[in-house]
Amino acid sequence: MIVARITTLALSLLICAFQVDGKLRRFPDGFSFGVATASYQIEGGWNASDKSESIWDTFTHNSNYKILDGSSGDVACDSYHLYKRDVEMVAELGVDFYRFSMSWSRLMPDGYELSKDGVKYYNDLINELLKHKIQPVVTLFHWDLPQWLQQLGGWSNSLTAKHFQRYARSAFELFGDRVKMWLTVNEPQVFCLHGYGKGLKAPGLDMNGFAEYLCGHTMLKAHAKVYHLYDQVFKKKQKGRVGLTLNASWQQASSNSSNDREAAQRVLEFELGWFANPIFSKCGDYPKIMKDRILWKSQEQGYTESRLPIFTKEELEEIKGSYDFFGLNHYTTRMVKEKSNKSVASKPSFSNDVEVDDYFESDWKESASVWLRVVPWGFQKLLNWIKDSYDNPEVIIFENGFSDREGIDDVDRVQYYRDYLNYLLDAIDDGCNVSAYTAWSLMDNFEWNKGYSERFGLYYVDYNSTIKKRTPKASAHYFKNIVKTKSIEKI
Ligand code: PNW
Repeated sequence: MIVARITTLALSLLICAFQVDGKLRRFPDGFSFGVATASYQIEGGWNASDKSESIWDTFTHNSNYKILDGSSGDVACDSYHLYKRDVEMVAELGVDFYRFSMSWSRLMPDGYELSKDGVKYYNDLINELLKHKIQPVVTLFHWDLPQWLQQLGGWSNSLTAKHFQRYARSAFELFGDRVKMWLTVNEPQVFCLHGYGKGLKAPGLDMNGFAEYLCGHTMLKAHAKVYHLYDQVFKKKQKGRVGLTLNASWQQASSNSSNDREAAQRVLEFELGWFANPIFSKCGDYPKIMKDRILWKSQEQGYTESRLPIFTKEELEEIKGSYDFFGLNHYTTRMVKEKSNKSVASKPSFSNDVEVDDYFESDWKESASVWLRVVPWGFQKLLNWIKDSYDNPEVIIFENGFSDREGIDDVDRVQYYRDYLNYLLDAIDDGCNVSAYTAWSLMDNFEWNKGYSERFGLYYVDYNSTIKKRTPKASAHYFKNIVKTKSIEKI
């Protein structure tokens, strides 16, 4: 059994990691690599010490909401206890940084007082990383909002921005001597649309066409406030950088017709531009197409005002330019065409506001996630779109990865990384200013609505074992080799 395991591993190593058909491509000097996780997806310890509940605790414990396998993040990978093993794995991979997130309700259970144990946990983790010469990259908000704030409306209440600023200030004061890169929020588009619009994720509100826009509005203001707080109070002394990370798929027009091209462009603006335009564009504010369409649709539906909130002049100024880099999470691509039968929707929704038809080509390789197909060339196109739309900012890839239901012989994941990284290098050849790359994820973890049924890890996690045993997959060996040689075989 053991011998068989070792043989297959050796074999996959041979096939995957060292299959060099002649040409190697090097990453630019100074290019860095990392791996990522998020608090709710790995930590467990959901009620350890004085931690308060987050919206994900509430959501997974309430049977009205659906997690595919009925699971929760109560224990997850138990990183609350096993963080030293996590750091050991990050060190084994040889990467430059580890991106993890802090649980707001662990650090500040009631939003005002700090938790002694919460502070200790993140201090221990950061110090352990630094001991291994790994840079900590901290996401302040990766979806696990304290439940007490949700009871006050959560991100649909603009006061949440103030609470977020207080939480961020504490984090900068406590850890900023050692943490030099901060992300305010992770993927506001997915969080707001799924959590406040469609009701698929915590907090489970289905107020489509309204609440996702309120959520996004507050998040943009909160992000900017925290950016300026750091810039004005901490930056000079701590010398770190602050940004956020946005999700985007590439949207490929299904034909060259102007209707289809406009439809694809519209999705890009609603998915990425919604958050990127206010921060990264010269003029600031939401994309014009979003403002025009949502106003027009709202009026058609009998509302006197747009369902998309409006920023004040001061807010626009505060948000514009509030970044030190452009964080991007990218996984996949969709085909887009102009909607065939349009109608006035009496019930507002985000998808009716965008109003396109989309689909996958049938020959695009599947993953375990319905939304994720393997389309590596889309990565290059998206990076070029960002270069052209936002004046070639420094882009940092904070997530990219593949899901399966396999064990340690994850050949499809190896292929995914090989192909996506090749197209990333093509984008760099095109002049895109990409400085770092992060694989999602260090290890298998709680994949939100899908529970533990979809695996994204470089390390396999045996959830049945008491020590949540972690084992490197073929992709871990493969990634380690890329990081070590700073190069990859040409496809
Ligand atoms: C991201 N989509 O979520 C999150 O930041 C991670 O926490 C998550 O585990 C990872 O990607 C994999 O899902 C996404 O529908 C969820 O396009 C959905 C989509 C994209 C990203």
